Amino acid sequence: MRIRRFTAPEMREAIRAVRDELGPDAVILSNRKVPEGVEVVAAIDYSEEWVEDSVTAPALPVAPPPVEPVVRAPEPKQPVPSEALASLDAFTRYEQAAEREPVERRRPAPAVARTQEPVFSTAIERELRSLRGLLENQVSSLAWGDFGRRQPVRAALVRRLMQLGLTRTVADPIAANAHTHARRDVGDDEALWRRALGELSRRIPISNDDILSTGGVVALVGPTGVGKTTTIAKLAARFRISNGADSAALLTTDNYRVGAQEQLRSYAQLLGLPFAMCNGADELRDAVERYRDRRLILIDTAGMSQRDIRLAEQARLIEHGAESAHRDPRLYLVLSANTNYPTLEETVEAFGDVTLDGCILTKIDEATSLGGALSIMLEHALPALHTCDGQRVPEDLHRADARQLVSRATQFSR
Ligand SMILES: Nc1nc2c(ncn2[C@@H]2O[C@H](COP(=O)(O)OP(=O)(O)OP(=O)(O)O)[C@@H](O)[C@H]2O)c(=O)[nH]1
Ligand SMILES: [Mg+2]
Repeated sequence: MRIRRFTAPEMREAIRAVRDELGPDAVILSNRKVPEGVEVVAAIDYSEEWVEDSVTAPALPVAPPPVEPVVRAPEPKQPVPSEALASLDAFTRYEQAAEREPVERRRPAPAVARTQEPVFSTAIERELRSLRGLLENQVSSLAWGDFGRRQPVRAALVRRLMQLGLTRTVADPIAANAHTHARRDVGDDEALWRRALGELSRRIPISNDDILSTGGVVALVGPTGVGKTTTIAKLAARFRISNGADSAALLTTDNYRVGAQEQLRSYAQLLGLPFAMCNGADELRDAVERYRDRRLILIDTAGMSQRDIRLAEQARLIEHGAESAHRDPRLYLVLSANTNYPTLEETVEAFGDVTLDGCILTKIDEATSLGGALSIMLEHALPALHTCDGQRVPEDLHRADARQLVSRATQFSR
């Protein structure tokens, strides 16, 4: 495909130049006003399929685009060029129509020009993006190959850590550290591997908070279905068993689904604990004040997609409500271990400026890898408070333990 840019004082002259230069099969890709008049970008040997492919599929076309030119008739009465890809034929008709119209109306409306350019530029942008991806892949595999040649033992360690599902960002420094401190293990791959796992376990952040002995105002936040309500029930049951029925209260800000409130209300009834539904920060403040004599106030929240801004809004509402009752709430993000790394990453990002005190890792029993969750905790310095490995209330709740997490992670990868 040949692409040429033409500038002329008037559209008609620009079109003529396109036809003289590229012939009648040329297609106009875009046009716009410039200080010199109009600028037209035209192409020959152009295939619409190529652009459509590149708009829908990010992958680079393997073969060069087909040379079949595309001729598209314009919509009747539509100012030309009215579509992203107008044929020169169309322009000829436009030219004839234009001669019957006042000069002002002949100029392509800016809105039309705006609708044209993005389609073309989107196609080009996608092409550039995929080229960049390809290049980055090449460069990184070259770099990886080089790394593997220069430091084969360390590279093997990185690869093995990544097989646990850990990201390269997390695996690299662990391998580097294990490698430098393990000169005497060289030649003994298993000793080196144990050293790397020890290093991983030392790095996993674990929360010092112990809400089951200290109590306080504690909220669980997180996407839908990760186990917030079940974990609240587990925590409440444990606390109730150790401290009695007057020790805790259950609140929820989940006013979106009746079923969700009923779930927590049933747990509260079973445990003989008070329950309150809080609509907004003021009601939350009132409830926190009402139950100020309870050592533990657990707050459940509505699960939302990590892309829903209300997810983080609820966390802010709790901060605001509890603080206005002069209590300092602790917010724990509930993460399901069976969620993949990009989704976990998106979830943590969704909380942006909200201060998270740590996380609770649920559904370890259903996970096929712990690497994604461990990477998130390490990359975001998000300490784990508890882990959950089943639906039973309250049995399947445990204090987070770095060595157990590592041991579990390696079991999955076998
Ligand atoms: N296997 C397993 N299932 C769990 C675990 N924790 C919770 N569940 C189950 O996951 C499902 C969803 O749990 P919920 O506690 O309702 O999750 P939630 O985060 O409150 O959900 P929403 O309120 O809809 O956002 C239920 O069937 C729970 O029994 C766990 O650790 N392991
Ligand atoms: Mg719930």
